[in-house]
Order: sequence, then structure tokens, then C-alpha cells
Amino acid sequence: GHRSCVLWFTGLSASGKSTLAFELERQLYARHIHAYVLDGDNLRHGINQDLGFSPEDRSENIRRASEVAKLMMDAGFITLLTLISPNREDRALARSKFQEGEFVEIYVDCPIEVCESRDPKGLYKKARAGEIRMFTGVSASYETPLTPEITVSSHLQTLEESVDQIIRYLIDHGYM
Ligand code: GGZ
Repeated sequence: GHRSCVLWFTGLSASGKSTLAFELERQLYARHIHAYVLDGDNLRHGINQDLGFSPEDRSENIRRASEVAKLMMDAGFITLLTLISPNREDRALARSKFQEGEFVEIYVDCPIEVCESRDPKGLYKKARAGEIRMFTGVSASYETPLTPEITVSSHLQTLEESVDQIIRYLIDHGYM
């Protein structure tokens, strides 16, 4: 068995949130744990397709995602939610909807220079060229988490090491 919770992945675009969450989902599944990734970018193609990247729209994006995560959690899943979620206040508001221990904030730390050199979708390049406005890290701020439950550093650790670190946390804290 396991204790359901939401694993909230926050970090810059191309920091590795989705890669990490999908690999963790795969490994939790292999352990017969109901885990499901809600990916910010995917949600923006569906329930959040009416939203852009202004501070207000990001807040609403995060609010809806946290409500969906809450439903998933009540259904017994370990929900992995990947959202840039750049503002501390928005993350704190999301956290406040959950009971103590249900909300696990995972900061996917990676210097902007490294994210920008990865640039898998060419978005940083476009942002630098002024073709995308309000791009996080370039022309919109990212507020580093002050007290996340877990920090992984995707520029210093392998994917395997980061996944193991999170699984270790979940075991040590009685989630599985
Ligand atoms: C940040 C943007 C932007 C702007 C498009 N700023 O790395 P990706 O490409 O695949 O995922 C990013 C995604 C960010 O959506 P989130 O819902 O996670 O953001 S937030 O929590 O701030 O609401 C990125 C892409 O959308 N993208 N324009 N201006 N990221």
C-alpha cells in the first residue's frame, strides 16, 4: 500500500521536471503504486487552454491544476504535478489546500544557463529574440523555493540519482 499525496515539481522550463516525473511514475508503477503525472504543458492543451502566461493566468493555471491534483489524491493516487509555478505565493496557496504531509514540494534546480543550453523546444531562443513575451527566467521571474521538501539538481545528478532520492524520501516518510 501507499499513502496518497501530490508531488509538486517546480522549476524553470527545461530544468527536467517532466522527464523526472515520468520516470518516477514508471518506477512507482513497477512497484504497483497508482501514480499519475499531470504535466503543466499537457494541461495547457486541455482544461487550461484558455490561459496564457500573465501573472493572473499563471495563478489560475496553478489553481486549477492543484484542484485536479486534489481530486486525484482523494482517488488514492500519488499525483506528480509538473508546473513551472514561478511564484511562491501561488505555490503556498496550492499547498494550503492540502493536509500536512499531503503536499511534497520538489524543486528541480538547474541554472538558467544550463536550461538555455538544452533548449529542447527552442523557446529560450525565441524568448531572447523577443518572439515570446513573459518567458520565465528571461523576461518573467522565477522565485526559488525557500523550504521545499526535496531539492534535486538536474545539472549535477543523473536522472537515476534524482529518482532514487525521491523514492528514498517517500520510503523514509512513510508514503510507501
Ligand atoms: C514559461 C512557457 C512560456 C512562457 C510557453 N513562460 O518547457 P515547456 O515549455 O515544455 O513547458 C513550459 C510550459 C510552462 O507552462 P506551466 O503551466 O508549467 O507554467 S506556469 O506554472 O508558470 O503557469 C514551456 C511553455 O509552457 N511556455 N510560453 N512565457 N513557459
